[in-house]
Amino acid sequence: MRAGRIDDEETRSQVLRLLRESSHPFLSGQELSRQLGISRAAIWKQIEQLRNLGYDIVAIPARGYHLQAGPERLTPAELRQGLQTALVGRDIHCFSSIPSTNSHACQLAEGGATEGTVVVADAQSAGKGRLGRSWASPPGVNLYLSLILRPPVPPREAPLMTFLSSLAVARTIEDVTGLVPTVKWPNDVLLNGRKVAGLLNEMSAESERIHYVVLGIGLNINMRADEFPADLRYPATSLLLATGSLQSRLALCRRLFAELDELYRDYLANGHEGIMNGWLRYFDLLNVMVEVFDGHGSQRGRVSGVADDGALLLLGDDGAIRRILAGDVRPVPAVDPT
Ligand code: BT5
Repeated sequence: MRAGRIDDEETRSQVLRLLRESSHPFLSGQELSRQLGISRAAIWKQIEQLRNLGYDIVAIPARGYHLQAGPERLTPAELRQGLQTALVGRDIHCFSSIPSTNSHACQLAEGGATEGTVVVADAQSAGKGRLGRSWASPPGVNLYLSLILRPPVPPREAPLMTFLSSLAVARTIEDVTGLVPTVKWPNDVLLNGRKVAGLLNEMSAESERIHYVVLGIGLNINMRADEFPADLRYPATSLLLATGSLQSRLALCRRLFAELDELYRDYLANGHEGIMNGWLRYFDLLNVMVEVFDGHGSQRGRVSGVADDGALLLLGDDGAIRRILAGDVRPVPAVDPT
């Protein structure tokens, strides 16, 4: 199954390469099929997939195919098409390459940028993970974006914003692919146990007031296996690897804006419950025995829930509930009684 998907992907890039390199404006289906050794129907299937991705390919009977433009470009004008958000994407800044969308969004926020401003990049040269780690950000395949929010709440409520962004990503993935992802506490979104999105939130605040939060989202969309760094901390995946199909980055980005917008407005109007209940639907460790590693040591317990402020609640053997504020949570493998 996996090999079939990868073959499909390779065929698609071969079709694209031949269309790009053709010395004639049109390349016939017959010629493509001869050069790639596959049927004309299979060529047609790949052309359709490329079109779905926003490649503008003209097909004229008896002449063949001509590539007008591509790949789909993440531009403010494209992203605004059909976007029906009240807040998210009010102001959109797009870059073909930038060190980090989060760093740029923080600078914009310092300069007074309005809430709902987003920074989107096709590639990042210094994409940031947490704790000084880095985020692989190759061009043309994924989504790297940062959203500036200014919630009128005290800084202790800021962790909720992480749940908001992972829920928005999980919903977007489910809407677009039909696959149901899981959310990892306190952030990350996984598909089949592999990391498909990473989240990095940064905040500027004083004791009772948040100046701004920047929600950074990296979502692996059309990334191929050979584009991942070799030394990953956890297994990783992309929507392409999980589904076998290329996805439109523009459509996904618009969907993500809409989910973020809806969740944030609901939070401002009705409080944190919508976010937490929504997030728990994608959380698969409730009532599961886990081990939490916090850099110093580890502790075990059964997950009994997540507190309003985002702390993980762990029920220990002694019956006491412990609040975990940070750490890496892993399920404890069940012991085979035989
Ligand atoms: C994260 O950090 O998961 C947060 C990643 C946030 C990235 C977005 S992109 C837009 C915005 N602008 C930025 O500069 N950043 C945000 P962490 O949990 O520390 O995970 C980092 C680790 O994930 C790395 O050390 C690698 O092992 C692994 N990794 C790196 N790139 C990856 C990728 N594209 N997909 C999956 N795993 C990756």
